Amino acid sequence: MKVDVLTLFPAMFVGPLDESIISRARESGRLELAIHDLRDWTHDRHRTVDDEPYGGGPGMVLKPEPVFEAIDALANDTTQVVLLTPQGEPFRQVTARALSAHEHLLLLCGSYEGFDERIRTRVHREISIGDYVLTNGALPAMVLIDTVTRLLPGVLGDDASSTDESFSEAKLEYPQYTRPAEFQGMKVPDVLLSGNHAKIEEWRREQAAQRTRERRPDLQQDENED
Ligand code: JFH
Repeated sequence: MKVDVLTLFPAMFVGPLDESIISRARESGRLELAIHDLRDWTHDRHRTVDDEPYGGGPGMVLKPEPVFEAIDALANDTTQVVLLTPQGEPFRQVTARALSAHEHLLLLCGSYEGFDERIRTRVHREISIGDYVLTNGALPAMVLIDTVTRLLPGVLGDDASSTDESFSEAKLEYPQYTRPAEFQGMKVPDVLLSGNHAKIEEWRREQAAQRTRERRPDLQQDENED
């Protein structure tokens, strides 16, 4: 998959996407990532990308011209153009899965208090990563890239990818333990040391269901599983 990012803060993308799984996905060619500075599509001496809102009001608005020029340069008929804003559709695992099926994503980050509304005419999806206000769209873009990359074929080992599929996404995970069997007086539940795999599976299912009920009653659980 090719991902182009349009941002006023390209430096923010250095570091987080150069580690671990994302870095390996890039090295193996499964993810081709390019970060672009929106100011590269301006033509004035000050490389202006913002202006005052028509009708007045606080803050500045992202101008349409550099964004349209950048989209013309970077996108083609197969490109899924995604705008990261607090007004977007809530980002979920199903959204990530849908995006991972595209060959080419163009992520528009933006900054300031808003976008010129005409930018939306060039956008296929508008996504919000949560109901809180960030300073700009760079972190949401990185969250999206991270989430989508681990779904690309060959990026995770077979183990991790099949685990993802065998567990319903509308469910929190069960408690996990590793050695030692007793740590600072806290014991690993006996069932996990029993070797009884049917019992272990039942315990995990029940724990996951209980946790989901208590912490995330908004998540839709499978009625058979608790
Ligand atoms: C972003 C910013 C909007 C004005 C609430 C009422 C009025 C500051 C670009 C995404 C999520 C973002 C996000 C994404 C892109 C940008 C800052 C926007 C307003 C705020 C103030 C600029 C924020 N999920 N959270 N934040 N900003 N709004």
